[in-house]
Amino acid sequence: MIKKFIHTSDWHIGRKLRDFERYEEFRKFFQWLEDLINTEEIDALLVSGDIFDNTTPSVKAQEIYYSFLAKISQSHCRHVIIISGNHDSPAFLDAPAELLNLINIQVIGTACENEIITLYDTDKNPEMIVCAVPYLRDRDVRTLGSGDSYENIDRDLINGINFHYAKVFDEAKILSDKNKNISVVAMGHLFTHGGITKPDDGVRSLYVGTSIEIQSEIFPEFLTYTALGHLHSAQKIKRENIRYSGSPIQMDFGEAGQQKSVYIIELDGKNLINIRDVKIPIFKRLERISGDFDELCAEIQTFQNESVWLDVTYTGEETIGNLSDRIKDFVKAFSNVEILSIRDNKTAPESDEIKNSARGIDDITPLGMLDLFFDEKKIADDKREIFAKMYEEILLKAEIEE
Ligand SMILES: [Mn+2]
Repeated sequence: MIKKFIHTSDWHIGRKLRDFERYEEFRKFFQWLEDLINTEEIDALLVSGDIFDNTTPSVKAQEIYYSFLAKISQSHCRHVIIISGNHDSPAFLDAPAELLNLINIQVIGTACENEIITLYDTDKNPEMIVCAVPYLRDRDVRTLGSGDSYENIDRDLINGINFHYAKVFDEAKILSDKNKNISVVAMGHLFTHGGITKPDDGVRSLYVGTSIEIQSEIFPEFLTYTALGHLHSAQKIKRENIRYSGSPIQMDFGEAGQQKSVYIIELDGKNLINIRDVKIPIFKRLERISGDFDELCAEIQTFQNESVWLDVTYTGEETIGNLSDRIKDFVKAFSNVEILSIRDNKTAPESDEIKNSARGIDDITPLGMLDLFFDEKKIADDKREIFAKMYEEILLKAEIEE
């Protein structure tokens, strides 16, 4: 029987902050997670999507992922179930599925007919039913009609997603009635109504041109627990047992200082005994600081030996021509401090220099890029709206998520 399982999501392996790589943080997180699995004697690990940060993960990102899976397969943990998120390539995740299956790791990258997984114990008795629904893409749930209005696209998407989940849960209920003593757990990667996002938390909208939220009522009462992915802050939705675990590392400066966690869910047969959130250590501190030159220097000095990345905003009255160089010079004496971006509120709150240097191309969404283009060409507001709608429609058809 499964006594304990872990719910985590939104790893975003390979994610950068500005142009800085974060592999070190990912390695430390996976080492920590492996240790947790061993010390807590975890039976199953559920990962609710956004495994990688993009659809073509780097070799390093893949190495981190597969090394972790290899180690877990040798641990106390008997089952790993992974679904894709909106950042993942379903086909990429699915490619090694058969091989991973041999070491009890089940991957559902693409929406399919086999999203209900029964887990078996070493005596081949069923011990848990998992409804592993990956992120549902437009093409999975909606038949594309030409000339659809936006309301229709929204409505059809919502209906399609609801229908998909309802079908899975109907089947799971039948299975559950046949196996009365085992738990049923749902996994999904979606925006559930009531969920909270924060500015700059790295959550990317799911469907281009729409902000679709799904009602939590789609998750029926018979589910022991619902393990969701997509929102980056840990939170529960309406009931105690419907949760987002959030991302394991702070995604951007908007999340600076936010405590990250994974959930350990404790079961007795089919009954939920306890949900614990286990705090993840901060492997790299992110801080936003602002002030005049002296205040900034004083703040920088407070970061003793701790490794920290800074987002700096100068708010002084005096115009400092070589501000960036002066701050960087000052920081040279502190090997633990690195400055990722400097904004000068005095001269240019959003100067081109910042746009180009602080933000890599990866951080700009297709619609953001269109905005930059409009700015450059000085396109009037009413025209922008029309062009933006057309552009969104093209993106939707091409199935490139924002
Ligand atoms: Mn995510």
